[in-house]
Amino acid sequence: MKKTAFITGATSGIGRATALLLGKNGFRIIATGRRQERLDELKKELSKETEIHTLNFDVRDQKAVLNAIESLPEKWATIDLLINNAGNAHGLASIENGNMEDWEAMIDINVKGLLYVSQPIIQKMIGQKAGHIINIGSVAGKEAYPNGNVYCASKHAVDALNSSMRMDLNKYGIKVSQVAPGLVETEFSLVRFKGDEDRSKTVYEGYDALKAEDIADLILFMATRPAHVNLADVLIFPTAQAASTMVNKS
Ligand code: NDP
Ligand code: 8X3
Repeated sequence: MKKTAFITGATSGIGRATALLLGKNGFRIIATGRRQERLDELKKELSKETEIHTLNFDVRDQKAVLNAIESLPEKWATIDLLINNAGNAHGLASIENGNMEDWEAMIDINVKGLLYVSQPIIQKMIGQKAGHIINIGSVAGKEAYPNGNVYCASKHAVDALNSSMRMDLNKYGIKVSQVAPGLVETEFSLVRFKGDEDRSKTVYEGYDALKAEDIADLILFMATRPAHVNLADVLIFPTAQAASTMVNKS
């Protein structure tokens, strides 16, 4: 029987690539996000490969998150794999100039949203006596960088939650893992720079950035290890990157 993966932020970038790859490799997919047309497109594309159910909610809205999870039909009630991927950076500014709305968005989405989604699914996994959670952290959760302040703090929170969740859920046999990517070319910078395409392109110029599909590959590998193996925390960089602020550009 196919395992079911619940993926937040499946409308673009890493989440979408992961939904497609897992869907082609033996998983049924619950795909979530806010952009309905993207969810519809993904459903159309993936339906040829596997069963897919979509849920539209904003991870910041705890009631909406709970309602969406409770709305799952019986045949989607068991969730084997949760991929906590929804998230973004909003802005890149020195702390004295930071925009409060951007700060709230990053804390509400990257940290509180992850918690809102995780708890009801963890309760299901405890009932099932099995489950696997893969949290998408970042190199920004391992080392801070100038102007990254609140985004880095939000990803450091994911890093801490990943470790603590793994300890808390150890007694239930639930695996908890983190993928911490460096630079991946997605809509990430477009969101960070509020739709400024020229500025967002420069982030990925002069070297080969990771692609969303590279992260999806890693997630598939982690999700398909034998029951006794947990890749607990994996930092993944493009070859040109050695640290948050060190990229060998041509
Ligand atoms: P994208 O911008 O391409 O994707 C972000 C996804 O998150 C979208 O599907 C978006 O869906 C969803 N999302 C954002 N805000 C919300 C919200 N409030 N409620 C529900 N869903 C939301 O970026 P990436 O694929 O790059 O990012 C995915 C994850 O990877 C993030 O956690 C990011 O921090 C992390 N990451 C990215 C790196 C990179 O260099 N790209 C490196 C390290 C980590 P929608 O807008 O439809 O709601
Ligand atoms: C995304 C990578 O370096 O832009 O988390 O923070 S970075």
